[in-house]
Amino acid sequence: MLDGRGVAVADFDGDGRLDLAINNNNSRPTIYDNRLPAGNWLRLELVGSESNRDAVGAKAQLSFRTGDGAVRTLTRWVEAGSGYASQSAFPLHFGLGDASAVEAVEITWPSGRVARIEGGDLGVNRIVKVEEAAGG
Ligand SMILES: [Ca+2]
Repeated sequence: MLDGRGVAVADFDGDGRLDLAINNNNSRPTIYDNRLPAGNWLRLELVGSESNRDAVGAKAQLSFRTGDGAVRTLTRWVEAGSGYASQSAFPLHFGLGDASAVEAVEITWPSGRVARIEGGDLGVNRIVKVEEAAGG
């Protein structure tokens, strides 16, 4: 019997579906490879300069248009120490469902700088690296 102590979320195999790693006390970790059907997605990898390099504390708001034409906004924060004995991946994952395009992303860096990226530059089902120093 395993004694789980911490959970971390990351896309270990890079297929766009978030997987789980559970740290077990006095035993090997358990990895859960997510094989459920997935919709479209976008992942933001933020790199701070004026702010800390891992961009901990940064907020990203992504908006996209749903199938019925409504605009939906999702918000994610880069967190550190969010779980006991574990650390989830820093990149921010946004599930988009059937949406095939992003309207825009607004990033608020810990330094206070706010950057807006129009969706046409982003695409979907990919990782986008955004550097604070580059004006992102
Ligand atoms: Ca995965």
